[in-house]
Amino acid sequence: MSENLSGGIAVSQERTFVAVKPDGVERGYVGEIISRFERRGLKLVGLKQMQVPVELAERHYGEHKGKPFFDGLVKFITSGPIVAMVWEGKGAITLARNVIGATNPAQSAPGTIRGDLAVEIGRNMVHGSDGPESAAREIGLFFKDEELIKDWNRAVDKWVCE
Ligand code: D4T
Repeated sequence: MSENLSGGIAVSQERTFVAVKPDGVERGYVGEIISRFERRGLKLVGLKQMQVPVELAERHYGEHKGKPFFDGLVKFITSGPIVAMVWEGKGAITLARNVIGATNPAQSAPGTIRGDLAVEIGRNMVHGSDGPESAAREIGLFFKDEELIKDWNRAVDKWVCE
């Protein structure tokens, strides 16, 4: 991934895994959620609607195995289709987390997806990778390499980043 310098702070081109969870799909917010990442300037390089198998859900949420909410979390994420995405851009991982808002919607800032659209933690609409290792791991879990767009430079990119 290339490095760019902006205001003296190095910010990497990154990819992050984002998913509209079953509550977001059921409530008809797929378009609204996608448009928030588009408007922010991120580039969509992978997209598919899918039913998550239990085994994949357990691997995705492996760090939470043994916690009291784990079984409910797996049941919820496998309860209906999700929309899995990969977004690319400068500082994409943190940027996407900021667009999404705090994990518990009761504490999410207004203007974030969760702060505008969600009420409680077990129905928080969207997932976003929380760091470079989890982003790489999650993209690998949900997408084959050939499902992702490579080397795509948009004409608009020069108006998004210096
Ligand atoms: P995800 O992974 O869904 O983007 O959420 P976060 O990255 O923001 O938060 P997380 O990994 O700590 O939690 C994963 C997932 O579990 C649900 N959850 C979490 C829950 O139902 N009850 C809880 O007490 C916690 C901590 C919500 C998100």
